Amino acid sequence: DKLHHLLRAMPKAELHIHIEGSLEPELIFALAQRNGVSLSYPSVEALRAAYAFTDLQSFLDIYYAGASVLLKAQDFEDMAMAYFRRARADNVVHAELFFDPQTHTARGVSFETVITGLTHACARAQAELGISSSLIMCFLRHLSEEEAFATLEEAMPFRSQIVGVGLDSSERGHPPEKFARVFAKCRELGLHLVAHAGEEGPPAYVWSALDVLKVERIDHGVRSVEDPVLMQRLARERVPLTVCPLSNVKLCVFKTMSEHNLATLLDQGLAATVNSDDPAYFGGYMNDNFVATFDALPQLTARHAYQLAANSFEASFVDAAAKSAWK
Ligand code: ES4
Ligand code: ZN
Repeated sequence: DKLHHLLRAMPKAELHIHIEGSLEPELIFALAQRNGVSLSYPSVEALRAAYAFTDLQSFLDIYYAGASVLLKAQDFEDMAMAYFRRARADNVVHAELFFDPQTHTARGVSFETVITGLTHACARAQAELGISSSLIMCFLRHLSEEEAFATLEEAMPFRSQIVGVGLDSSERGHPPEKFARVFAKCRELGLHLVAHAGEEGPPAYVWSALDVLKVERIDHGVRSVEDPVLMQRLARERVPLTVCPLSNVKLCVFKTMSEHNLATLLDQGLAATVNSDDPAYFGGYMNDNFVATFDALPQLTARHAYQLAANSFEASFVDAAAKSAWK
């Protein structure tokens, strides 16, 4: 119907996509074959059948295993190009891609290999598909501050290829404060700052992401609704929340989509956006996320759809001059 058409057809920006989470089982098997990597699943179907998650950690274990087929720059380029083609089909015109260098450097794949493949894909996305994009390097929060600093050091020769840094992986037990000094250094370097907070972790982690890390956007942040004072702050400062509805249901943050709080976040004046997170694992890309959310939450209207699209551009790290060219 009309609302579905609007959701699908409207131009949008994606701000929360882990590029390693866009690896479809078919591509995992193809890259495993190309690279001579053996997988612990016999088939595409068996791998896909293992995508039944109970929480964030149960997902992360299988997500890190899937990334083990990525060895060459061409693998990273192929992975990102497959994502960009899907994004184009969903009328995504700008994308900010998270990548997890530590997942790869820990396996002996160099930082240069990772960034070279991804940068090539970003250039091709612009040339072949008309999608602008940038890269956000994430630190794995279950690893140490020292390892994060070492990763930042490895990134320095490629500083101009990175728009910002983020913080992802296991949230509980790894509060933002653990990376206060790393983020202070990144801030001095002029990098944009984001962090996952309030996905499984408490509202206190959203507070410390803002006040200790000084992030500009919160990834997820859905548990902020448990703290009314935090909600007022997020609304007043228009701090963007990159919400990922299908992810939240797959990882049991909400039992069903009809319990999702996206409508509440928008109606309380927060700059919420809709994103796919790890689309190959969570059952859909951008438009699947929009359609599933609007189908489950009848209070969401065309006005909310426009608001979400506008928020995604407002919240992006595109510079002001390029933003005004969009309008
Ligand atoms: C992630 Cl859903 C989610 N949360 C935290 N870290 C992640 N890395 C990839 N997907
Ligand atoms: Zn995420």
